[in-house]
Amino acid sequence: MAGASVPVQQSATQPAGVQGQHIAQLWNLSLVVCGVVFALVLLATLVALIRNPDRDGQGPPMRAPDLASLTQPEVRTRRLVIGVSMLSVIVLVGLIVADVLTDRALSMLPVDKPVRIEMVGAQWWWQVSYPAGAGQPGFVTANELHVPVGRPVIVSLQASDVIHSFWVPSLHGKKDMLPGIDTTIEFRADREGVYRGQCAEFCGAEHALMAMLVVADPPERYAAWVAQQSQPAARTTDTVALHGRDTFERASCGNCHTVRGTGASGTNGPDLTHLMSRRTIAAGVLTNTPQNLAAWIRNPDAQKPGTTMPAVPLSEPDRLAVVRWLATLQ
Ligand code: HEC
Ligand SMILES: [Cu+2]
Repeated sequence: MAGASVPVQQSATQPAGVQGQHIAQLWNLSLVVCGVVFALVLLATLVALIRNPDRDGQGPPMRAPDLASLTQPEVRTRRLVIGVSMLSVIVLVGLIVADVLTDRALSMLPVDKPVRIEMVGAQWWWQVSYPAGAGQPGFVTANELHVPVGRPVIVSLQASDVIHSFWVPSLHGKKDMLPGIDTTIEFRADREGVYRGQCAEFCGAEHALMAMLVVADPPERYAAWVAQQSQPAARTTDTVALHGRDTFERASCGNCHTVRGTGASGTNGPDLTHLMSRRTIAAGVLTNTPQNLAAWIRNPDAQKPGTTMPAVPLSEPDRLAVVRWLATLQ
């Protein structure tokens, strides 16, 4: 598979898109400002300790208490306290302004000629739909989004069960996915690469194993991917694989999974039409190899405890035939 060896990136401090960049800038600013304030507070504490008259621990030097300070205003101290308080307010207001400006910059992404994608978060995987448009039939895939570099992307977000959250740190901040309520997130990838995302709202046992990939490709490679995903499943003449396909349709697999061009049209699980074009299975838990597919189908719960895919009883040869067929779904 082309580009499969590209390293996967997940870093809010090394942004790959214009919005990730705005967020990284805000983070850098906050880090520097808060770092400087922290250093100044430490410095002031140090100065106070050094000027402590009881530095040697022998008790304060015997001196008559300075009662004058009770009646005379401490002008210098008062000025200092007022000055530093005002400085704190100015610094905090400055950070608020930076925050608001960042928020505005995030919402002002130009979205002409966007790529539209619909995502549904489910326990614990992501359904990804590319609606039909511009002479292109729509198609459904899972756990892996492809986007063209330099073009805005509008992703509408939904959840089928509990609240999930879409978060690809290299590209943008987080956006909640809510059952029954549509939200959208808009972003643009400006650098080619593979960016890992992670569900960012606790959603049950396998929340931590609910990852996704965003593959940002040059426009031609993206177009080739779209053309390929729009096709129905590849046909095979391999008799073992054909037996695998029959087994898949006969066993309950097809009740939950769609493979376009076959009798399998379930929607409870990921669309498997082009399964082998994906880098991982089970939302980033396993790399997508025939061995891992066999292990997954034998006992999904052993790979991802709590997963909603059941272990379907199959004889060993039947299961291997199913894997052989799945491996043809390029
Ligand atoms: C009750 C519904 C159900 C049945 C029956 C079912 N699956 Fe699944 N399957 C799922 C769900 C849900 C997932 C996603 C699980 C996850 O990532 O946590 C899944 C994931 C998969 C994946 C990984 C896909 C990906 O892109 O991550 C494969 C491959 C798969 N199933 C094959 C099969 C086969 C083969 C059978 C029949 C032996 C089968 N499934 C039966 C619901 C089902
Ligand atoms: Cu989740």
